[in-house]
Amino acid sequence: MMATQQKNSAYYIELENQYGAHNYHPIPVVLEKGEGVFVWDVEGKKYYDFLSAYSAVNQGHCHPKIIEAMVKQLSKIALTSRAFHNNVLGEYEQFITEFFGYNKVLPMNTGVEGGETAIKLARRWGYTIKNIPENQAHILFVEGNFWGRTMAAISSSSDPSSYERFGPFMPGFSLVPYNNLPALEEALKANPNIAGFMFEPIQGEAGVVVPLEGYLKGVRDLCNKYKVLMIADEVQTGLCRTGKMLACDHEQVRPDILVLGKALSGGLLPVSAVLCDNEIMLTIKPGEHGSTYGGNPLACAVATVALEVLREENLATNAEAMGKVFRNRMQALMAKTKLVSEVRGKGLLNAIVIKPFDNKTAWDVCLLLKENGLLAKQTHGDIIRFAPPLIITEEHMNFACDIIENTILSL
Ligand code: IF1
Repeated sequence: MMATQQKNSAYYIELENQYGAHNYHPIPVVLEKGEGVFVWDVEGKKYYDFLSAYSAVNQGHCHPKIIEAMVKQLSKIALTSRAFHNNVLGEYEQFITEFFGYNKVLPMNTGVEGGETAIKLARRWGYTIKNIPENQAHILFVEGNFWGRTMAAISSSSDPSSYERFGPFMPGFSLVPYNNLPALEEALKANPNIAGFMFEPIQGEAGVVVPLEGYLKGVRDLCNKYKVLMIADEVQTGLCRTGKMLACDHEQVRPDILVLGKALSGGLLPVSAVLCDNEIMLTIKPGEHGSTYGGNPLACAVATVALEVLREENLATNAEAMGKVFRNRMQALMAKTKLVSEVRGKGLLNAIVIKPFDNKTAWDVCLLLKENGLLAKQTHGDIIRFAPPLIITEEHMNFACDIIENTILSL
C-alpha cells in the first residue's frame, strides 16, 4: 500500500513549485485559516498577520459582517454583466459616491485596473476638456511608484525588476522625483500636454516612503495651477490604513480622481473603484470602457458592508492609535540594537529599515519572525513592512511588538 502523502507544508509548497509559475518567492509558510488579526498554517500553528495581504484585509480576516453580506448575495445572484442592470449596483454607486464625496464611480476589479481606468479618464479628459492634441496626452508619475503589473503600470515604473525585458513600453509617460514640489512644477511648466499626475500619498512598495508635511497640499495647488488632474492612488493607503479614511485626508486634499482597491472588499474578492466628478467621468461614453466583473452584484454587496465596517468600527482612529503604539515600541527597540536604523510610517502602514549584519538581511529576520509567530514580508532588500489588520487591539499590538523585539534582540 503506498504510504499516503502527509499533506503538510512541504507537500503544498512542492505542488506550487511543480505546477505554478515561479513569479513569487513567498515566506515558507502554508496558510489554511484566517480570523481577525490571526492566520493558521496547515500544521495548526498560529501567527499574527502583519502584512494583511498588502493592506487588503484592513477589517481583519473573514470579517463576519462582510461574510454575511457575501453569503446573502450569493444566495440570489453573483454576476449579471453590465449588459443588463441589477438591483445592487445603483445603490452601491450612490452609497460609495456619497461616502467619498464624488459625483460618480466607475467600478472595476483589481487595483491595477483602477489605475489603468484613471489614466484612460485623464487622457480622455485631456482631449475633451483641455484640448490636448490627439495622442499627445502625457501622464506624470513619480520615481518609486508601484501600481501593479500591467504593461502600462510597468511602463511607468522606475524599478528595473518591474519593467526589464518586458518592452516596448507605453508612450506618453514620464517620471519626476517623489516628495519634490519644485521638480514637479518644472515638469508641469515644461509640457502643456500633461493631463494627469498619478502618485501614492505614501509609497507602499517603495518601502513606506512618507512625504514631507505639505507635499499633498503642494501637489493639489500645482495641479490646479497647471490644469492637470491630481490622481491619488489610494489602493494601499486608503480605507483607514494610514489613520484617516484616505491618506489625502491628512492634509484635507481632494484628488480629482481617487483610485481604491484591496480592502474595498475586506479581502474577500477583488473589488476596485475609480471616483471623480461628472466633467471627467462623462468623457467616457457607453461601450468605451468596462470589464466582465466590474460592478458585479456580489462585489457591490461586499464593498458596501466593507466600507460600513470601516466607519462603524472606527478603524481610522484605531489605526492612528495603534500605529503610535507600534512606532513608540520600535523607537524604543532602536535604542537597544544597531540592527534597526529607521522606523517610519503613518497609522498602521509602517516599516523598519534593517542594517545588514553578518550577511543576514531583512529576509532572514522575516524567517525568524515566522518561527516566532508573526508574519511580515521585506521589500527592497532591507525594509520590513508591518501592516496588521486595523482591528488590532493594544494588547495584541504589544504582544506582536514583543515578538518583533525579542526576535531582533536575539540576533
Ligand atoms: C503583488 C507590491 C504592495 C498597490 C498600489 C495599485 C496596486 C497595488 C499602491 C495594484 C498592489 C500589491 C500587488 C501585489 C503585492 C502588493 C504590493 F508589493 F506588489 F507592491 F502592496 F506594495 N496601487 N500592490 O500597492 O493592485 O492590481 O494588485 O489589485 O503581489 O504583485 P492589484
